[in-house]
Amino acid sequence: MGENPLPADGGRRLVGTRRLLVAGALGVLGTATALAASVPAGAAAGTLGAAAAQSGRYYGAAIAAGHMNDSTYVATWDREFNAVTPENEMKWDATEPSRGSFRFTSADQIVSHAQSKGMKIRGHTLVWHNQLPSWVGGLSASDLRSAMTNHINNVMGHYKGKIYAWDVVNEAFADGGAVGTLRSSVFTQKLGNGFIEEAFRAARAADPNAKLCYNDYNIDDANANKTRGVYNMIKDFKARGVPIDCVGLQSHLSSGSVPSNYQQNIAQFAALGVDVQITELDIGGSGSAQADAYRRVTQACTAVPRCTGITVWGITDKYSWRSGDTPLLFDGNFNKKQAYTAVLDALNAATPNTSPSPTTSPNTSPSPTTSPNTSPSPNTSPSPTPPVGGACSATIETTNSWPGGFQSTVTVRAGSSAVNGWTVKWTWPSGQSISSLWNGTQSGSGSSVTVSNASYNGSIAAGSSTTFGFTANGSAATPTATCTSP
Ligand code: 9MR
Repeated sequence: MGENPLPADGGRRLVGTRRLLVAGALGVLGTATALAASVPAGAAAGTLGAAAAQSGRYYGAAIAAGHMNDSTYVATWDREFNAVTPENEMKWDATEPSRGSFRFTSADQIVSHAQSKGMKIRGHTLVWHNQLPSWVGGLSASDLRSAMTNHINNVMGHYKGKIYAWDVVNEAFADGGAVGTLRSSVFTQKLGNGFIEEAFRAARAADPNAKLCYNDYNIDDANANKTRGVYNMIKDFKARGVPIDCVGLQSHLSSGSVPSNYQQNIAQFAALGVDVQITELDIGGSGSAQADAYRRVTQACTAVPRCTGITVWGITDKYSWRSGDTPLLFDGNFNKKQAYTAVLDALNAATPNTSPSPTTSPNTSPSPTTSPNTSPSPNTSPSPTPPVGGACSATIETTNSWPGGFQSTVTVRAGSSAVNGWTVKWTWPSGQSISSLWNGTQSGSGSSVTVSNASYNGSIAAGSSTTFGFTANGSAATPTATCTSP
């Protein structure tokens, strides 16, 4: 991992060449056709999104639902960007403020706007020690494990099919210490370091078509301890078939702090077989120093085929989380800054990405026996629907399976009267055993399973339903389940 700085003027030469070609085409009408033929189709696009799209990439911005009543903000977003990351709206405190009760109103506002404009959507973020509602801190280890899986299932489930990439785990590595040191958090303290792997496995099962990213800051320098820790983790995940598709380099930088080996860093992650996305870019500074830094970051991404897109952490300096550093591409009045032009030129100068990564998430490494299968849901049918009219009924459905294991969702439905407390029972046909259960309380052991409601989902209105879920060892099975209510 030795240094391999960008050639000092490598990118500028490219941009300069393109400018000459375009100027020539405009200035000498007689030869315009011949010259235009040497400029790739769509070159010199006028917006960031269109310019990035020429090389098969996206250019996104973090958007806050709270600013969507600012028409200039939305107009700039719509005009310039073809991707979005909700800045705070998909975080745990926003989506599950109390246990088992999910709210998506603000995030939905951003998602539906983005969808109406055909933008890519990055999901941010599922498991993070910050912006975590206080109830999570008080859980026992087994409750936290269930709550984490349940959170992933519900949030990813709500947006299933709509998200290009999810930041599954955010900022899990420590800033100091030996290579590979994780930050101490409720997750490491109660679940151990394996929580990252558990989260990624759950995420793959919840939305098999979303790319799954690990996202962090201060992993921009190829040789930093923190970078090496993340690199080693991804290498290990790939070797063992733990599902992971991308790494997010947040890249909160300042003009003087873009590492000289930034491009090499992107390339070394890509070489592990994951996409690289620059996920939260902002660069403090102003004028030409800031523009140069933005140019270098842009060129570093476009030089690596598996660097699939860039997201800036906001549109205007006015609303930036570090507003005092004026780190974005538009000033407080939405005027384009010098940095904007540098980025646009660098995107326009990119050579078409001849080996873009596929839009879905193939598992490029051999699939070990323990890894969840990314292929479509198995063709096991749900257990027969019991007669309606009793106090409650339960139906087991297989939602994912892999060699040696499977995941199921159990729907518990109230009959013609409301139910206050429920117990579901079934018998495994061939030695299956539950390994993890959420939204319910298991009792008993062996082939007879009994699951009762959790403290928060015992009441079901007449004709309504709730669900619980589990992962299990053995081959997928959907035995008939009975439901009783006291
Ligand atoms: O930009 C976000 C800001 O509005 C929030 O107050 C802050 C709270 O933690 O989170 C900011 O976004 C962070 C992102 O989610 C993760 N990486 C660091 C970002 C900047 O703090």
